[in-house]
Amino acid sequence: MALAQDGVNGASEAMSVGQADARAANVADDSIPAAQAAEGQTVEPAAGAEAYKPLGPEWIKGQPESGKTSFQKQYSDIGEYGLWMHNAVLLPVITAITLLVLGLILWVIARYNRRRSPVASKSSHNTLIEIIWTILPVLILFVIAIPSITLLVRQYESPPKDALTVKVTGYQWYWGYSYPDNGGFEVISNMLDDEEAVKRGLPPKLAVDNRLVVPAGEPIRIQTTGADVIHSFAVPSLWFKLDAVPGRLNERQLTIKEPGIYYGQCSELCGVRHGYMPIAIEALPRPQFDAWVRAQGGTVGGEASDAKPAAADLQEPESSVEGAPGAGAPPTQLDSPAADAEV
Ligand SMILES: [Cu+2]
Repeated sequence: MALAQDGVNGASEAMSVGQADARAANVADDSIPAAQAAEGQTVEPAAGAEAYKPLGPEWIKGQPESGKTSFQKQYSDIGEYGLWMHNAVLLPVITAITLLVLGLILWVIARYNRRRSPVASKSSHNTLIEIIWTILPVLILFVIAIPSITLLVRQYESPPKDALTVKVTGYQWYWGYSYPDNGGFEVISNMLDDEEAVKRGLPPKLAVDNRLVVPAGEPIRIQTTGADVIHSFAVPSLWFKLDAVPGRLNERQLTIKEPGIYYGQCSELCGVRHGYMPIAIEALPRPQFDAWVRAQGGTVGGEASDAKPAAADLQEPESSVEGAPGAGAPPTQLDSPAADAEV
């Protein structure tokens, strides 16, 4: 359906219609009147809900900044540890080794050139030097191994049993976020077109219509899978990257320390619109998260079992359904400005 494609790239009117379709498919929340949805109020989930208000641009915390050369500021414990390892261990070690080798080269050039040292030394062994250049690298590797293995182990720590589960599905070329603990509804997340993003004060190419909303300050179980090809769910400011592979469920713990908006991108080349499936995570305090879940038609806590299935059924992978909202047009039909940029 052309509308859905327009919804990503084209005029905002077309987007509203596409969004309304997507909402109807994803969210069983009749409290959002279709008319309102068509008026451009559709961008954030459940804009009509009273309790939940999407965070504004002032809440953006994790995003790339121009002119920077290092990692983004970290908003998780594991991220802080990884960044510390980079800044306090790897960078000093690599700098010292580079300077030492550079110094040795300069010394040899200056001292042992043909003019100053016409007769070359015939020595072929020096036990002391050989011991030093064996022991020293071993010690360096040992020193690096301690924080490195610690970091590796921490990255694979399983989330606690009661952690909230969010299933992330990579589609060509957008993300789907479903909440099995909250009634199983799925939120479809498409990139906003540049004009719309700028209008809202959000970063173009990163801003999305529906964010991945999670509670802040508690462990979350992120599961990733791919609906069509391999994608990768990556958010630099949270030290998080996990491949989304078809037929396979990957899992990793994520704990975001404070409320805010954190941007990432698909990080596995997945086709022609790979560069246009950004990730926006919105971390909220628990009560606001619960309010958001209810606004989506989902359930909170133990309500799920006896409540009527409030949320819509899990979606088919949209990219496998012809004309589904958000599915995007086949590459040959791309006619948007964004498509031109890709050529
Ligand atoms: Cu992808």
